[in-house]
Amino acid sequence: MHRDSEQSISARLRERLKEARRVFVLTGAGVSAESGVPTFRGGGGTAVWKGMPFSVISSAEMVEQDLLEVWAWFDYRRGIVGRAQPNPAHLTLARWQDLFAEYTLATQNIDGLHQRSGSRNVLELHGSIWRARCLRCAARKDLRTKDTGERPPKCPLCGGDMRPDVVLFGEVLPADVFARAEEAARQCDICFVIGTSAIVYPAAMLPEMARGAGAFLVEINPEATPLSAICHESLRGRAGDLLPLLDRFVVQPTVGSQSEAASETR
Ligand code: BJW
Ligand code: ZN
Repeated sequence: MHRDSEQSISARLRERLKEARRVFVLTGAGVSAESGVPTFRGGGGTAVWKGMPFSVISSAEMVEQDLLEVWAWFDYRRGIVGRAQPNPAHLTLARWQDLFAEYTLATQNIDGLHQRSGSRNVLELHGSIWRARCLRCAARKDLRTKDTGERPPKCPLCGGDMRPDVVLFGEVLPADVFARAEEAARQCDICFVIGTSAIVYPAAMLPEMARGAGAFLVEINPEATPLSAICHESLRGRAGDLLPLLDRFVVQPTVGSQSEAASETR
């Protein structure tokens, strides 16, 4: 199986991977799909909570109208995410952080699975399902360690109501996080866009920026997206299958030269 699937990676992409020094990766819900976390879109469907499309329940308006229902939706999803394990896609992306001179992983996912697989300095563009934020003073609380179960949770500093610390429709992304992602996108040699429908802005601008600045753009997704038209390579398949395959073409300078030297002396 390996020889055949390796042939599905073009010579041009192998070469780019071998030479890449600065790599930027943007991930979306599809990267966690093989861990059992449902995507929002794709396959013709869309996520729904009690009859409401997620664009309604995951919106700034709903936080104002019905904060308890918003917590019920995120508590339900935290249950799913809490039971999920990182898959080979997360693990490969974590491994890559030590193989390229510069490596930036930006994710639209709020599930924390990149960090659980060992990725450091993950740029969480849309926040985290594992944090609450005070509506009054913006203080944060870690829900892994400090959740009392009270809904809405109360702020430890001012006693105000807290909300999930995620970026909902109509809300602005954390400016510092987006700025770091934008800088990495504009400077990379290769940009990977993995498991995202690439329709939510401003995250979807990042691969466009990378492409505009001269990067080689690679998409990994079983389905075509609006970005497919500007990608140099669109790999149609599951991230958990394709990333370990690509990993074979990533050069490991130190380990590689050591094992070559060892095999020469044998
Ligand atoms: C696999 C796979 C496998 C399956 N392997 N792949 C310009 C025009 C029109 C509208 C706008 C615009 N600019 C901004 C907007 C508004 C809006 C927006 O972009 N809307 C679009 C829908 C058009 N953007 C915003 O509101 C953003 N804020 C903003 O712009 O602020 C400035 C502003 C403020 C006020 C007024 C105007 C401007 C904020 C966006 C925040 C998005 N938040 C969400 C919800 C987070 C909370 C929650 O989780 O509930 O984030 S929306 C949802 O979509 C979530 C995701 O992070 C995001 C992206 O989804 P993603 O990751 O791409 O997942 P899917 O499900 O869409 O796709 C999965 C893909 O995986 C599919 O392609 C599958 O094929 C694939 N797949 N299995 C690999 N095994
Ligand atoms: Zn507070």
